[in-house]
Amino acid sequence: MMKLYYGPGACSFVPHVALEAIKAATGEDFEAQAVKLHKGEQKTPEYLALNPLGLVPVLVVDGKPLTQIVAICDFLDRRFPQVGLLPADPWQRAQAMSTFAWMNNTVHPTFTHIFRPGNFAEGDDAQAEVKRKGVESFKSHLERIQTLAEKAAPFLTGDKVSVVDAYALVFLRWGGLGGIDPAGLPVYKTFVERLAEAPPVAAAIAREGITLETFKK
Ligand SMILES: N[C@@H](CCC(=O)N[C@@H](CS)C(=O)NCC(=O)O)C(=O)O
Repeated sequence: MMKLYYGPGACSFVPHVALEAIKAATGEDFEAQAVKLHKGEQKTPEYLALNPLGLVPVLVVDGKPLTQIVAICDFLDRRFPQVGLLPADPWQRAQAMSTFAWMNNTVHPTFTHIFRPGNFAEGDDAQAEVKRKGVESFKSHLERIQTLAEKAAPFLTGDKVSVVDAYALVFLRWGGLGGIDPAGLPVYKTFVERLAEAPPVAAAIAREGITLETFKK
């Protein structure tokens, strides 16, 4: 059985939704192992043996670890093409991958500037500036995702819940944690609320014990 190592509310939510969608469509079950990131469980020798980078997610398949969201989701889509984790048509799939890659290589690291400014600068003032600039950039990325949500039909890459949708949900939650009020992104917010009701998404939310309401005034 495949096994996912995930951190509640972390980016590992994306393959988590994918695995729930696979389970619903094919009956293929998976094991889910929570990793408490705030307790540093991702830096234990056992975990580093799975992923030397000390990050979630890791998907263990036939006893072998696979890391990186894009690689994990590409594998799951190719292994279970009937689920529609990404569009089947080559051009549509490449377009979805283009958005997915941007989310993983640009939007996601921007949030790291907000959440872990100490990775980028020494001293309180410098870190506050890294964070301020990070919030500004992250907000502009969320606005771009909102323009995608305006065209959702009904999901971001078509008629099935895809891994791109799951990432979009993660980012709106993170924005709230970073002080970005989702009320300022009404189309995106409504989209995510609707998405959260889709059975595979609802199942992953329930297992992770997370809520969409992360913004505090
Ligand atoms: N590019 C990596 C990013 C993974 C990543 O940044 N994971 C974060 C959670 S969203 C993590 O494990 N952070 C723990 C830490 O920094 O110690 C991927 O796609 O898997």
